[in-house]
Amino acid sequence: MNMLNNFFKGIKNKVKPVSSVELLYWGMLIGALLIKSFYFQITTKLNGRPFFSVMNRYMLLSSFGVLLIIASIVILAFNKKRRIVLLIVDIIMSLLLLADTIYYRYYNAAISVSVLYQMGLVGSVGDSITSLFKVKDIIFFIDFPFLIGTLLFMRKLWGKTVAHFHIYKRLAIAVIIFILGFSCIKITYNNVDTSTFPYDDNYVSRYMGVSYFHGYDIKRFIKENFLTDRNLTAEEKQQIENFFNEKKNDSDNPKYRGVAKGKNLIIVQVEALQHFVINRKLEDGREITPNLNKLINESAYFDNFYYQIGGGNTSDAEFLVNTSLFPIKEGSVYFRFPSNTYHSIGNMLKEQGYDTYAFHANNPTFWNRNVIYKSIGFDEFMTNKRYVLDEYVGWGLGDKSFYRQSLERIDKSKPFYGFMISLSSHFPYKYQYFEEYDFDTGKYEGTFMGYYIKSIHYADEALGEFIENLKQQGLYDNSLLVIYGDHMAVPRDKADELMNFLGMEFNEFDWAKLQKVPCLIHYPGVENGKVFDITAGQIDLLPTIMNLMGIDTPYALGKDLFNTDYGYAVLRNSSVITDKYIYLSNTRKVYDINTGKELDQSLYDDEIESLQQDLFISDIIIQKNALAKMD
Ligand code: GP9
Ligand code: MN
Repeated sequence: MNMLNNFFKGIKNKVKPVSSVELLYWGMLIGALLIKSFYFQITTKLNGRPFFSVMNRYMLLSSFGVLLIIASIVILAFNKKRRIVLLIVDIIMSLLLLADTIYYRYYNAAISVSVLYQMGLVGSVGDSITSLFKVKDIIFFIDFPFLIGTLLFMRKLWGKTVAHFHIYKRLAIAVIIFILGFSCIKITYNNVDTSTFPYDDNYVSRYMGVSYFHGYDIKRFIKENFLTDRNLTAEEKQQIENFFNEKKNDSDNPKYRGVAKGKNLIIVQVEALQHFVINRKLEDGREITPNLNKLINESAYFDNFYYQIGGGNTSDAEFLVNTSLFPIKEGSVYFRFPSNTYHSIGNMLKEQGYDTYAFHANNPTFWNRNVIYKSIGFDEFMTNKRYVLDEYVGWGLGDKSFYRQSLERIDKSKPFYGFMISLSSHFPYKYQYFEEYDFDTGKYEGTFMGYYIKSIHYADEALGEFIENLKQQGLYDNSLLVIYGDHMAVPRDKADELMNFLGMEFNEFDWAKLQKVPCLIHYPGVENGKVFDITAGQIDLLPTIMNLMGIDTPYALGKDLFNTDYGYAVLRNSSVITDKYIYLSNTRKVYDINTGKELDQSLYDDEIESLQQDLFISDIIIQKNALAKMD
């Protein structure tokens, strides 16, 4: 015992000042956390080999920056208890990284606050936690004995009276470390592709590290939930109630009511399927979309159907159709309000005992689908992780295989709702698969339009095979089938190519009228096709579909297209289109819908304003989560 005491005394005299041991402690702790963060990125395959690629180096730099910022806070806030607090920080961060790892292995995403909020998601992974834990994950605990040992060692050597720094000294150190940490993050931020961040949280984790992602996620959650006013006032509630009461269609006997009651519902949202390709032929007479053209002849076809998306592209189209609300003005509603209460198709059909499936062969985190699909009522979400990649087109799995495998997944013994989102015809269409694709586009070969035509021809062929498959399985006549496009195919900066293809001159009016997508509804018992030219939009599909299924929709912003003569579509940028005119919000001009002649705007002001009210009501509903608060 005496010998041991002498040993400690000896070291105590040699190791001076005490802060050098503390420095070692800090080094061990930060080093260990950095290794653990790196391990997370590699084991989840968010980042890969070579280990010290430019991308990985930046990711490490940013992770290091986050650790320095945390360190600066600890230094500033704690003195006597600094080392023990550090140990606690290490334990918490390690457990969080472990939880992220396990969660990621199952859901392909790090844990977010919204996920914790929707505890159901976390609950369901509970059973499989043990099977997701791997022995090598022990790395998350590896430094604990060393750190605790060092702490005990320091206590033994210097007791409690060790290295306390004056507040000024601590402040100075904290500021320096904070600036250093902040710079590491800033340098990374300036050198990685941040434009991908709005689409998928995994890009944030990949480029900036998962610790940074947690900060980013918490900041977003606080902003949406605490810094914005989410409190629904009594007046707003009344306003919403009045609005829907006025909207109500009082018809006792709506047309087509319940023709698809109890039937399966299959909705296919086709990527970048723009209206102009329908019934259009190439110069030699070949149709671009022969299968859709044929299907239109056996369905209700909406010829003036506008897309109404905002900044959330594909996801906004999904949202419009599934909730009959507008997407929000800024950003993506899928990311900003994933935990709201929604009166969606999925939720309504679940109440009727339906199984609900969403199918999309991309990463589940893209557009935050893995989180919001719970709220909009999809019990099963089949993602790229669960498809066999036996056909490769564009971004991944080809549509043909996608439809085939999706259909296999469905339990057909019960009524179901299957929502399918295709992917092969995604911008910029110039994929290797289409280089060799056997559909000659003549003078458009090798051009942007040529590639689009090829990819949409492929998407149409895949739909043709899908319809055949539905027929073979006896589902075609037994289901309500809805097919529509999500948004435009040709962006504004390629307008010349489209106008050239159509033999038109560019002008704002014609361009606005081109922003339509095809929409067809094949309901059980439909015999001959019928074209409906009423002006409509994606927001109208929910009430239209639900009427066919015999279900009431008290909170739909859209209209039942089979039971109204008043056609209009309000766009997210607050342009308004009716059966008579187009009001363009960017130029504030009104044009006759048929002739394009400019009209006297003042004559339409009242109607335009009243239609724009839909956007206002939708924004309140979403921002204040109003549907959770209605009686
Ligand atoms: C990604 C797919 C494409 O999952 O939905 O999205 P987009 O880029 O069209 O919004
Ligand atoms: Mn899309």
